[in-house]
Amino acid sequence: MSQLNHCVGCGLALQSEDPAYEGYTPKEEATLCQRCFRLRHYGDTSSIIGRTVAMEPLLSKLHSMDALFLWVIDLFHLEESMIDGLHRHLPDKDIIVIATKRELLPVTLSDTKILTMLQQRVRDANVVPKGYVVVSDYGKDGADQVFKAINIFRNNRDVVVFGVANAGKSTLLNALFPSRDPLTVSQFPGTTLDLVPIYERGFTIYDTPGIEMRSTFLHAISKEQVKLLQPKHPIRPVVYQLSEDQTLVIGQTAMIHLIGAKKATAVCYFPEGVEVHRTKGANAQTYWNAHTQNKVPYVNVEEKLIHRTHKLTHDKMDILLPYVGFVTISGEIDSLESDAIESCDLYTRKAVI
Ligand SMILES: Nc1nc2c(ncn2[C@@H]2O[C@H](COP(=O)(O)OP(=O)(O)OP(=O)(O)O)[C@@H](O)[C@H]2O)c(=O)[nH]1
Ligand SMILES: [Mg+2]
Repeated sequence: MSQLNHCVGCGLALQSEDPAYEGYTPKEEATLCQRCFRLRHYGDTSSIIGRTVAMEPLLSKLHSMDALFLWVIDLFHLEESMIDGLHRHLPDKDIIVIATKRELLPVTLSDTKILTMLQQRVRDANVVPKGYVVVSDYGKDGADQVFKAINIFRNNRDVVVFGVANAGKSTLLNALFPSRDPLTVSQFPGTTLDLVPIYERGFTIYDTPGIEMRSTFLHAISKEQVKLLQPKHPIRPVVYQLSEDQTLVIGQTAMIHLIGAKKATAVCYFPEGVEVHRTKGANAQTYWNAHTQNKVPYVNVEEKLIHRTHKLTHDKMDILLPYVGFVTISGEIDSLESDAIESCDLYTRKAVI
């Protein structure tokens, strides 16, 4: 692939003919497309279209490459980072799992526990990687470990960085190669739009477009709200003591009902901007119905509410809201129920903290 006529920020083929078409640049000699230029220099997000690539064609392209694969997983969005059928799409490939955004998780959660949680989840996905590296703080912490793993497992092959959209692939590469013209990164999924080859240290390492996300409401909330859902600092847990029938209303996405609570505790791990409102169970629907755009996340399309009754499988459980965060519930309760919009696919797991 020639790097000359592709945008060094996002990988799109550059063209100067049609401003309405992808990869446009008014300057024929430019190395960045107009979208990347504006995003980088003016923070202009108006041309972000939130396009992610379909999983099958990208993975089949990657499958044809003889390379070492770095699978980037966002630790705060562990479940959302999973790729359906990855073990079938990339069988017999050498994969190293690179987990990003470690600093967002509480420091009380030890590195050992994080690694155990990560290994368990990857094993459940039937993927058998060659190794795991946890990086933190935009790749500033852990880059040396990534290079170490590459050196051990590359065997004269190229390296491919892949993963779901927004996992932090381009940010990681910018940290690995700080003197290179940076790849474009943004808070919006779908920033990298084609393969970007980077020739450094005697081998080629490819950035790739983010694989499409699972069902999500991110397309139905404002750009400001998408930004609010991207935590930049460690998540500060917020604790609620609950008794009797109480409900936590999370933005305009979900209501979590703790029924018959006796000395129960709910610890919320959400980015700062997310609105959590505690109310009596009987008042929850009224609060929910009072739509207000101040709620975060606020989904501006009509979606039907899905009611779930969650099995109480562990003394301490997490209830996860994809692309938002999670709530750890402990103490005595009779039952745990929820109502969530269709595109917010709630699920539970054994508590990780
Ligand atoms: N807090 C935190 N945020 C990070 C870290 N790494 C990346 N991010 C943020 O995650 C968002 C997505 O980063 P990108 O590097 O553009 O992600 P990507 O995987 O390349 O995304 P696509 O190109 O859309 O597939 C940006 O807002 C980054 O600032 C990290 O280590 N910590
Ligand atoms: Mg990218």
